[in-house]
Amino acid sequence: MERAKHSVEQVRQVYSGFQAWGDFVDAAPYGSGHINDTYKVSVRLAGTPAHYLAQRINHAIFKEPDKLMENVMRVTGHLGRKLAAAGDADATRKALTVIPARDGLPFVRDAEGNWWRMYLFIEQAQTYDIIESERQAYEAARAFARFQNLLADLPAPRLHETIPAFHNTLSRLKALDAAIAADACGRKAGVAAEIAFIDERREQCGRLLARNARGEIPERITHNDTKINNVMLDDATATGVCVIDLDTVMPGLALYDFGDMVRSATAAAKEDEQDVSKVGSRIAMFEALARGYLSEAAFLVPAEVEELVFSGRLITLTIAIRFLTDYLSGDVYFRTHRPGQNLDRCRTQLQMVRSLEAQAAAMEAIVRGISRPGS
Ligand code: ADP
Ligand code: GN1
Ligand code: MG
Repeated sequence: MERAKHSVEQVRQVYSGFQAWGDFVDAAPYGSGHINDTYKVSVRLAGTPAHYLAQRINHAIFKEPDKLMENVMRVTGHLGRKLAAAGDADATRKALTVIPARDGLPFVRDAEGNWWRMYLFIEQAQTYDIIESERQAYEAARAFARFQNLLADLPAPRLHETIPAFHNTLSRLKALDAAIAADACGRKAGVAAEIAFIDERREQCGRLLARNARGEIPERITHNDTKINNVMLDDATATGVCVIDLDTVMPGLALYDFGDMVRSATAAAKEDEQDVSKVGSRIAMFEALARGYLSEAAFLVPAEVEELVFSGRLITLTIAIRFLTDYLSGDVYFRTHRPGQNLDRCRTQLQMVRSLEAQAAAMEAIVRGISRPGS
């Protein structure tokens, strides 16, 4: 879907609904996320420039934004309390801070019925669409593992499932089959090769679901969108500062989080690269990810470690299935900026699957060679 545009005036209006310090100066679209509408808000705070991050929650995708924000409040509150208890001097950079609305709620509704939230803007850190160094990969993976670790003792009740069956590859296949059958935009004939590639891998798609159902792989609180541009890395040190994009934090499998890091952080090219010859998984980045993740994820059981390499292929195939489904359905889910972009995204993901398959044995050897904390 094309980016929904909001004028500076509209964002100014939204800003005035929050209990935020500072005189509004400007608002500009920000980031490269596919789902929400994100704006960097510039203000003057007693004469000093300061920023906030305002977001319109995509309520076509997240059907119950109030429940989503309830999750976000619980998660950010838990992380913030732990950082404060540890006396961390940088706590407001390490966990997102939700700015309350004037009525005390964690969101503002606008005249069109949109839902907006606002965070403190995290400074001196940034996100990367393509990881540039092994150190970045190592630190990003450590940050996501630490995030899982810190949330392991989140008090009951269970978090809301903001998108049910989000990483259920079998449900994603069913949705693809329905989109192929409907062929709503007459695009099916052009994607026979992609459909055939996915068909050859159908029997792998239930593997983690089956191991979870058998009790071998536990449910945990996971992030579920560990795309590499959802973690902010410090400008000076490259350490992982803050895990962001908390819309899908909910019960899930740790392996899906690791798998999506492999998909996004080992990629040598952009997710929508049109020249597929540039696309592939970089094994040095894989090694850095695995080392970083395992250095913090002491909670993993052996069955999870066994599936780390497979999880990268599975999640990449799953995202390919989702991009293809969206292309066939007329680009209704992921934001697109040009025709054919979701098909290009699907093709890069399938090329990544090929590359991950070709390097699977070497990746397995890397995981076996990493000693884990406590072992
Ligand atoms: P989406 O769900 O659309 O991906 P994100 O929550 O990931 O939206 O935000 C989009 C981008 O905005 C991120 O990739 C990041 O670069 C930036 N961003 C998000 N939250 C903050 C924040 N609190 N401080 C600074 N930058 C942020
Ligand atoms: C979306 O929100 P963003 O851009 O970080 C999507 C992920 C996909 C990713 C593919 C809620 O992530 O599941 O893996 O695009 N988020 C949602 O780039 O569907
Ligand atoms: Mg994001």
